[in-house]
This record gives sequence, structure tokens and C-alpha cells, in this order.
Amino acid sequence: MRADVRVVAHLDLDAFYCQVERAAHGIDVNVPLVVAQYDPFERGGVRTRDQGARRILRDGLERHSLIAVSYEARARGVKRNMRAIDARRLCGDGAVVVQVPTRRSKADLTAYRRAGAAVARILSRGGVMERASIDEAYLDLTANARRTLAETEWREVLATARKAHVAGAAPIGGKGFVSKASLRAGSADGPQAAVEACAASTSGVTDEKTEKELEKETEAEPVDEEEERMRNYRPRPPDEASLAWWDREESAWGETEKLLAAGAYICHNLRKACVDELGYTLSAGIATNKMLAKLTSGMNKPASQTVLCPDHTEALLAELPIDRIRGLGAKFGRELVEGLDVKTIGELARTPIRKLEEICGEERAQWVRKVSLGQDDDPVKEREMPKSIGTGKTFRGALAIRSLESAKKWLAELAAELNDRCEDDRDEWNREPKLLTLGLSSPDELNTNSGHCSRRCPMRLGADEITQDALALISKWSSGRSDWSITGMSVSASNFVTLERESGDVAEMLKNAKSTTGSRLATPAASPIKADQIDASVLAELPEEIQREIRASMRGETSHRGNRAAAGSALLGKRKGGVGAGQKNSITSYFGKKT
Ligand code: DCP
Ligand code: MG
Repeated sequence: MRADVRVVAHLDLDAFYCQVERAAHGIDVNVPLVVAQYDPFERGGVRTRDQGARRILRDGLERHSLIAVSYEARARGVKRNMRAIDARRLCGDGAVVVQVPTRRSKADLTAYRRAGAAVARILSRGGVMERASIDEAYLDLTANARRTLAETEWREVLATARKAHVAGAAPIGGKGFVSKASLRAGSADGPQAAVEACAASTSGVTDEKTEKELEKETEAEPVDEEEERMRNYRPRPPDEASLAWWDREESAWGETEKLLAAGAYICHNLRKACVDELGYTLSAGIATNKMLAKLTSGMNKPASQTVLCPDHTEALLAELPIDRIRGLGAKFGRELVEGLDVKTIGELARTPIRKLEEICGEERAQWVRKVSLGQDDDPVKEREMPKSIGTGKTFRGALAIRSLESAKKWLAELAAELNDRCEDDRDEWNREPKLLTLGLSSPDELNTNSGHCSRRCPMRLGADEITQDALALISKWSSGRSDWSITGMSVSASNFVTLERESGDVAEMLKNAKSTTGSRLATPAASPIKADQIDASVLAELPEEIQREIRASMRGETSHRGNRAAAGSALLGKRKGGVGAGQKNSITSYFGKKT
């Protein structure tokens, strides 16, 4: 068995916000549901709207744009970025329009983040997991697939695996399920194939198949109870070409194909666990690298998975429009299309490397060549836990803070933000911080500390508590000084301790989220933070003074400023490990966060 073969899955929740809202409001799966953005021009300011039913909108629908559309609504022609009023027009009065929760005059994604984290916890049972956005993740299933093949009867593996579609099994552009429109990477509208599948069950006839034909398919492939539950969103059963591929003689199977089948078996069981334990459906792509897995996962949405094996890859990419690969869209993609007079990935693959280099230079040409051949070496990486979380703001010139009252006002803002992030962090990593660090930039520190200093105290969670504690630190710092001013302020949380147990389901998690103080602490404080793991892209976003300070600390100029290195590192922690950070040259950095 070739040691370098990988089995990589990409999993993405179907109409994610809609699924969360459906569960929150108890809306039947057959009812078209859309999630709308809040009205930014709401009279009297954007009101806070929590998880309750007040978020179901009945009026003013023209003022809300859509950010998530259920497959039932997609089947009726509703698309993301339409207005909520259009959903009502296309789906009738039965359509449910839910507004995103709001807090402090902006969207509050907490419920979605928590649901995404709960799903991720289940998926991580399958192997090394890399979360790619709020509702998608990559899994490296290689080791698990090898184990599965060694320990599980092939017949059992195959019985489950063959529920997956096989990309490229049917001729592209023919009557098979692989249509250009179903290759949705980079497309905001979702897969046409899935829309057709839904339309078939709701309005009768599709371009390709009559309801009768679909019924016949279902008769030919009886569904078991488990499959029935997964059919919340009526996935289209694999077509005949896919089934013929699965049903080949065992002797015809290559080793990589068997590993991919085992990957499909594992992936199916993980998706089933998400349905059984949380009620959420996902779609998945199983292939030999991240780029191909991502490309494949959207081909048969919703609630379905697709396998892409090496034998079918070339044919699949050959017809794929160039802009379907993330990183080859927009300006760069246009440059290639126009400069080389090519339209598809296949044509790109046949372009001599010299010509590619003329258009985009040596390094990029290499990347383009690899992508066009369906190659991607980027490993699935577990995300690192940030060492600290923080937020800050600068107050230059006339905006400088000169009174405790004004400091308190801004601290309240920063504290609220920090507290939110700590709550999200707790949901994701099951831990709480024990140390609060206040970072200050001030002309008063110029003589002694080159303009910056930091102060620390034990961390109490809660926006008010953080405000009070940070204010007490400022108050102490300012006492004895006259005419002081502050030109930059940051608050950060660090020294995390793991909480005793992980909450297993969403309801439990929401319950836990209400208590913010750490009575469930288990392990001793983590080691102190160091400014040693710095991400350049995050550094660039920080106030200049703080950037300078961190750079100095990286050069080893610690002397009297030990604390400040920690403060800088804390600020960086807010995005450490984020998608795409520090991986500019990798293919998958182009498949960044969608939200
Ligand atoms: N989202 C958003 N604004 C966007 C895109 C997405 O707020 N422009 C949110 C709403 C989505 C969620 O992110 O529910 C996940 O994005 P996806 O692109 O995965 O879309 P869906 O999960 O809604 O649908 P699909 O079934 O196509 O994955
Ligand atoms: Mg999704």
C-alpha cells in the first residue's frame, strides 16, 4: 500500500444558519426558511434581539437582505443576497423569515458558533481535524481508513460507502449528476443539482427526470431507517454510473480506491452522528487532498457525500471553469483567462510552464500548475489553541484619554468585546482565562518605558467585572501623575485553565454558557505567555506602538519590559491559528473563510 496516499474529507453544514434557526424555533423541515441580516437603519438604532421568537419577521421585509437560504426555499428560486421580501414573494406566506440575533448593534453569531463547535467536536472523532470556517472542516481520515480496512469486513464498508455519489463516474455534461453548475466551489448560490433535487420533490418535474423516474430510483434503492433520517433534505440517491462503480468486482479495486471507500464509510458515520446527536445535516467530499475534497463536497448538497478517486480527477478538472478554484477567481483568474486564452482547468494544465511563468512569475506558475493537475500537499492541521485573547484601540492626538471617566467608557467597550471572545473561546476549547492584562500606550511612559506599559490582575469574567478591574489598574497607574494621557489601550485574557468536563450537546452547552465564573476548574494555571509565536498578518493589524514593542521583544530586548511582551502576544492571540494565517503560499489558503 502506498504510504503517501491520503484520505481527506471536507464537510460543510447544509444551509447552516437555517438549520440552527429551524431547531431554535421548532420549524418543520418542509417549511421554506430563510435567515435575514438585521436592518442596519432600524429606527432608534439596532435593537438587541436574542434567541426568542421576536426574531421571526413579519413586516419591513424589504429592509432585510438574506444571508442563508434553506433548500426548500432554494427550490423555489430564492437566493442569498435577495431581500427577505423576495423570499415571501417566491415562497408565499408560509415562508419563515428569521433575523440573525443582534447584540450591541451588530449581528451576534454566538448561537451559530456554538452549534458549529458542537458539530466539530463530533467530527474530530474521525481523525485530525482542521476547522475551515464556522460551518466547515477538513478531516485527515488516512489512519482511520487504514484501520477500518484492516478491522472491518469489506462488505460492510462497501454497503455504507456506496450511498455516496462518485464524482466523474458519469460523463461530464451528460445526463449524469456531474454538471458544471453542480461544481460550486467559489459560487455563492449553492449547487444547482441540489436545487433540482429539491424541486423534483416539491414541484414535480426537473429538466432531467420526472417524478416517476425519481420514484423508480427510490424503489430500486430501498432506504433504511437511518437513511430516511438523513433525508430531511431529500438527498438525491447516487446515479446508476456511481452505483456501477461501487458494484465492481472486488478484484477491480485499487488500494487507493479502497481507502477512499473506507473514508466514505467513516464520513457517513460521522454525518449520521451529527444528525442523531444534534439534528444537523452536512454534506461531504472525500478525496486524496484538501483542494479536491473541498471541490467535491458541494457537488451533491444537501445531506449527501461524494467521493472523488484519482482515475476520475483529470476528467473532472478538465471541464471545470478556472474561477471555480479559489485563488483563480477575480483579477488573477481573469489575467490567466485573458493572457493565456484558456477557460478551463484542463486547458490550464496543458499550458506550457514557460507561458504560465510569463504571466505570473515562477512561484505562482508552479502553484497554478499543481492546482491544475489536482495536486495539493497542504496537510490537515489541528488548529492551535490561542495562548491569549485580546482587543485594543488607539486614541491619537485630540482623542487621547485624559480622565478616568473617559477611560471607563472605552474600557467598557473593550471589556464587552473581550468577554464575548472569552465565551466563544470557552465553547470551543473548554477553558477559561485566569489573568487579565491591561496594556497602555502613553507619553507619560516615554522616559521609563519607551511609551508603553502593562499591568496585570486576576481575571474575573463578565463585561462589568473586566471594566472594573481594568479601571482599577488604570486608576492605580494614574495616581500620583498629573496631566496624564493615554494614547492606546488594550485588554487581554491569558493563563487559561481547562474546565472539568466538556458539554456533550448544544442544550447543555447553552446552559453552561449562562454561568460565566469558573467553578468547574480542573487543571492548574497554564505557563506564562511569551511573545514567541507571532503571526505577521495579525501583527500588521495592531496599533503601531504595540507592533514596535512586540518586534523589540522578539529581538530579545526584554530588559525592563517583560510584561509588555506578554501584552503584545496577548493581542496577537485574538487571531492566532485563524484560517489562512501564515500560509499564503498554500493552495488551501485560497479556500478561506466564507462567512
Ligand atoms: N454566511 C453569511 N454571509 C455570507 C455567506 C455565508 O452570513 N455571505 C453564513 C450563513 C451560512 C453560513 O455562513 O448559513 C455558512 O455558509 P455556507 O456558504 O456554507 O452556506 P450555507 O451553509 O448556508 O449553505 P450550503 O448548504 O450551500 O453550505
Ligand atoms: Mg454550509
